[in-house]
Amino acid sequence: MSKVALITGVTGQDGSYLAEFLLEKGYEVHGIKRRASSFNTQRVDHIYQDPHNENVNFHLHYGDLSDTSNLTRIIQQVQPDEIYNLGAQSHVAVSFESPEYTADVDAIGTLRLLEAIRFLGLEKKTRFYQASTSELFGEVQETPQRETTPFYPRSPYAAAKMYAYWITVNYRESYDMYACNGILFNHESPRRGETFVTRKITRAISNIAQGLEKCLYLGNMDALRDWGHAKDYVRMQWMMLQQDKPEDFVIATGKQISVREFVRMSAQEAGIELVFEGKGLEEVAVVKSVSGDDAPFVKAGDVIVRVDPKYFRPAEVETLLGDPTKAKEKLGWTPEITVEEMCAEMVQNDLTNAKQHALLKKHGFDVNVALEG
Ligand code: NDP
Ligand code: GDR
Repeated sequence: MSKVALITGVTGQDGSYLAEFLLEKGYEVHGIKRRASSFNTQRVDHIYQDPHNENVNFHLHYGDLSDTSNLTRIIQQVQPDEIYNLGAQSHVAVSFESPEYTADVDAIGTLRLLEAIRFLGLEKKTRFYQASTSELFGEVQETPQRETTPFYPRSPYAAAKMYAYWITVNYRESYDMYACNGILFNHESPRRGETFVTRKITRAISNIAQGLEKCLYLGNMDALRDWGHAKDYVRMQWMMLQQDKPEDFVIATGKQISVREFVRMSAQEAGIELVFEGKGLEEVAVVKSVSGDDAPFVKAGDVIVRVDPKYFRPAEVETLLGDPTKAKEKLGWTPEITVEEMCAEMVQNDLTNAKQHALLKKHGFDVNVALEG
């Protein structure tokens, strides 16, 4: 009998990689998708299986983390061996705009799932993974951050995720459930949402290279992050549910770079050498030279990156650096993809998209490239 997994947030970056990973392992995979007015399953369309066929092992259910009866019914129907709670309003800046919604989905949504497991009497059957985050460390109290580092959340998102973290621990301790937290540091990929900073950068650099956009506007370029690849991190999510005892783990690479450095690396991958000039709000990135043929629309002297204070946050997390020693020692997990390799993969993916758009435009077709970050 194959194991059954239920993934909330299956249409997101991590959900899509995790679904692929579990299907390859022979799982029957169920995912919860939200109802939207247009298609929102692009990241999982390639693994979609026609439900009219036989032996279908990937199923999508309409649902929402704000809807208790819906979640309970899906869990009752699916009887999962493992639940991966990846669904969330996951954008830190947006959480300042929609703090109450973020708390409902990210904090109480987690409680709803844990309560459903208990209500349905599945405490001994269903293992639970909670997508916790390095944002819990916020204003860092220790460097590098590990499992024992005190939390200091700096956004409505982080505060909601802190509730989710502790309620997961509490259900483990109170009801003897197999429930655990992966405290994951930033992880990216070509499937990363377009408004997170790495993807915003790789996409804009590619569009600028192909003449579809003029300038990239960013907020705090001094921010330091420990960036890994989502593929490496979903493997770890699964590993955490295969242990004898449920435990919480920090997942990180142990290296950090700045947003500015990520801009420089991305531009370089497209053949554009940048120099940064000016300070604070006046800082710009100027093109020093162009090589190769990926950036025919860019020339030396062009200013292609500027600062827009609109992207500053009311409270910022300046630096995050994780210590993944526990995951290495207890689970034998190490990340396989470096930030340089990941950045190159993301730029190449976005350059391919930009070249297709540019070609269409050249032949007179209307091309709208969404630019709002
Ligand atoms: P994404 O933003 O790419 O995906 C979030 C998913 O949650 C999407 O499928 C989204 O649906 C779904 N979702 C949003 N709101 C609801 C809701 N009300 N009910 C049900 N589903 C909802 O995030 P990632 O894949 O990057 O991250 C996965 C999880 O890991 C998130 O919980 C995030 O907070 C956490 N995390 C992420 C890190 C990262 O660096 N990527 C690091 C640490 C933690 P839709 O597609 O319809 O929008
Ligand atoms: P983060 O990711 O807030 O760390 O949360 P994001 O990529 O949004 O920001 C990283 C850093 O870059 C700075 N920054 C900008 N960010 C965005 N989005 N847009 C900009 O224009 C910009 N300019 C500078 C930010 O201020 C920040 O310091 C991500 C999410 O995936 C969370 O769900 C997850 O929990 C954490 O990572 C770990």
